[in-house]
Amino acid sequence: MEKNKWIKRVCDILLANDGVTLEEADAPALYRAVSRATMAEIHPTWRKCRDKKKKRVGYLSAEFLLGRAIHSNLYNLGKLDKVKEWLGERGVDFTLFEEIEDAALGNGGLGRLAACYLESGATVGIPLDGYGIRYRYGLFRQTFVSGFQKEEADDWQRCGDPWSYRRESESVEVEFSDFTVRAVPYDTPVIGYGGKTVNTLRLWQSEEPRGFDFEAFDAMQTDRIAKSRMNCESITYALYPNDSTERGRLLRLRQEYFFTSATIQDIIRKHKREGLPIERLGEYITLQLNDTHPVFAVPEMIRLLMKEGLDFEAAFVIARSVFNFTNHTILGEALECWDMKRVRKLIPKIASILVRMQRRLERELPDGGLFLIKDGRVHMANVAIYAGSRVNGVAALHTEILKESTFRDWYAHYPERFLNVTNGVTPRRWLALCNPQLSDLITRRIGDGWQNDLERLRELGKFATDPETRAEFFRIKQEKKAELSAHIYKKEGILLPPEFIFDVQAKRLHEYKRQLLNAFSILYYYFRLKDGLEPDFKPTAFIFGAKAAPAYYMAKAIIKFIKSIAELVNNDEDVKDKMRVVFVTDYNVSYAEKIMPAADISEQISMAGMEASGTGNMKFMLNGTVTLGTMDGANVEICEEAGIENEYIFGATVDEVKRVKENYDPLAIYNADPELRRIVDTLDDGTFDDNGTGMLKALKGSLFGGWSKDHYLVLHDFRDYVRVKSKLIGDYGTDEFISKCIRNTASGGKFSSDRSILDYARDVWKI
Ligand code: 26V
Repeated sequence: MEKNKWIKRVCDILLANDGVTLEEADAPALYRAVSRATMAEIHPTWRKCRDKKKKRVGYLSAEFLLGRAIHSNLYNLGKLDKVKEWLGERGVDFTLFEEIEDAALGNGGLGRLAACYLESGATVGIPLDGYGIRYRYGLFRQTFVSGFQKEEADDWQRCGDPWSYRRESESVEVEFSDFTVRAVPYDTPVIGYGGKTVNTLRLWQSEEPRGFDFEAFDAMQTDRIAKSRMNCESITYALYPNDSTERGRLLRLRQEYFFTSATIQDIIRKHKREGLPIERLGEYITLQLNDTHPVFAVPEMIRLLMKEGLDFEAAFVIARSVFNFTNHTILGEALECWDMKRVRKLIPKIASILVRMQRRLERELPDGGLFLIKDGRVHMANVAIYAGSRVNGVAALHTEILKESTFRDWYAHYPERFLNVTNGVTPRRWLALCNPQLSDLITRRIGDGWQNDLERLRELGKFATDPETRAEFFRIKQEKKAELSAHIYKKEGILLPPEFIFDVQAKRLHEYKRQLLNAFSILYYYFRLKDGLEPDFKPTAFIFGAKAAPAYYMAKAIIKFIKSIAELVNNDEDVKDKMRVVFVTDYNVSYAEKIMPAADISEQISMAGMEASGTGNMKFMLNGTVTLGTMDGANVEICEEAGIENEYIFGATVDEVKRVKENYDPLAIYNADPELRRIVDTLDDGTFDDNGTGMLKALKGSLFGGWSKDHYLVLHDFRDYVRVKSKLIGDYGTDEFISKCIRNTASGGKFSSDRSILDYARDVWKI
């Protein structure tokens, strides 16, 4: 009954929208129809959730790295298996939907976290809505040409965007000094596990305000028409592909003001529509600023409240009760500062509010040494700390670093504002959906219900040494590796035998994450194998997934280096039974869903103190992968939860990094270690060809010369890294090793984003 109704609905949509039958429909048409049928179904719940007159949370973020929606939405509605079956009966294979692009409206960790948080908010029943930007093009698609990264536009709407509704009538105008644009909201439902709560992700698209300029058309001023349209639409045209360096681009400033102004206008309008007094705004809304990108929301709210008749002080106090701020990185380059001249020129009203805020700070703390504006630049993090209630870091260690150094002066004055909320990931996407085999084993051992009560995974701990559980766990890991191997063979043309150890580093390419250290270790094993020094080496596949920011020269050099190593190793008959190297193309959320469950080693090797939290580390852990890592970010808490004896930890700690840096001499390390020297020298001794770009030589230079002098201690940590890595490879496959893997899954409960969201709800949002 339900089945026939559902199939009929899909057929009706196919016929109406594409003029085809179920049998004739191609993947995009089916995708649109199945999605729209689901949208129709959740409509009553969505409306009910929207209309509740309770305090709501707004999660303001320039990025939402959503990935594919169809599997997660159907799963959370408890329909995925049924729909697969129903379509199967009609000859439609559900894997067809893997042709559909990811929605990659984000760069990396920060954007993916936002997506996990929305899903968890809906799952735990918190009224949490996302606000962001509907980029026409998301994060670039990556290809390789002779081992060099090339970028292509990401046309994520190619098959349509059936998971959103355009809400034309709720458009608002955003004013810049030179022109005004229209912000049109697109609403996407966020469906929680169990389907009881449906929240909203509202993404703003920039358009020309008043339809078509007939006057200009009449005068045949077509270039004026085109230019005006261009100006407006360019604001949300593309996502900035940087995940660290702020280069003070004007368009970026427009993006930030555009989406925050639209969001705050929207929120105030809604509040007034309910007939509520503006003074009580703080009782109905609380806003989370996802890093500094949405911080213009603060002066914008003050401005709009003053337009409603409040004085500056009253408006400031309300704003302070509404906003909270999360910091996601201590990288200096990423802490946004804007030139006040620019701000004044583009958004003068905001500039004068910022100046008034600075004066208020000076009055409040005349000799506090704190500032919002300094040397003509406004520091967005400071604005957020000053005009907000709560400031948090994203892992315990990271929050300590914020208090002790990054925001030290602010912490001294406002200690009560600072707290930690350790990141988490949604166990629906990152375990249940991507690893149904392991999920099934878990359910057979501890019963159902862990999917939204992840602490229950602890119960799995008692099976860690159970021979049957071990055998099953190992068999499942093999199966996931075989699946990944087939996928990689299809996509990359490289065969990774599933019996090999799968050693994975998947994350944005950045010097601080030290993919270079991993690369050096591969050459270490390669040379030793060639020299007959590793008779017991267990065959290992080294897998990388990463995108480099298009203008990040060193990151691109590291990619070229790893691609060259892959070329060398994979074509060497001497080592082909012992090692393979692959750098996958266009690593994204969907690729991650295949990679995480298939990994034997999770590489989390950032220089201690640099990785705020990491969230990939948690995804690997849930899928029963041991961490090979430094004491950085959430790795510290992973060790606490699983027991350090179940992970493989190496390298300088935060304190040691400080000490080493006092008189660091990378050249001395290089000179004293012939094996390491041979490896490093491949960068300029003709082993590899970088097409005369000088890229690889520059990479070597970054270790010894100029500004950087091995800034991230690659050479310092090298020996300890290969020591621990060799131990890990030696342990692989033993009973004790498999127990460690199982204990990782069993200890992953803390890293559910449900827990993170409940922490925010209790300690930050008071909801
Ligand atoms: C900065 C900028 C600068 C302007 C251009 C666009 C842009 C985009 C992003 C960023 C900052 C990104 C910071 C970030 O992604 N941090 C990561 O956040 C994760 C979630 O909290 C965390 O797990 C990672 O450790 C952290 O690197």
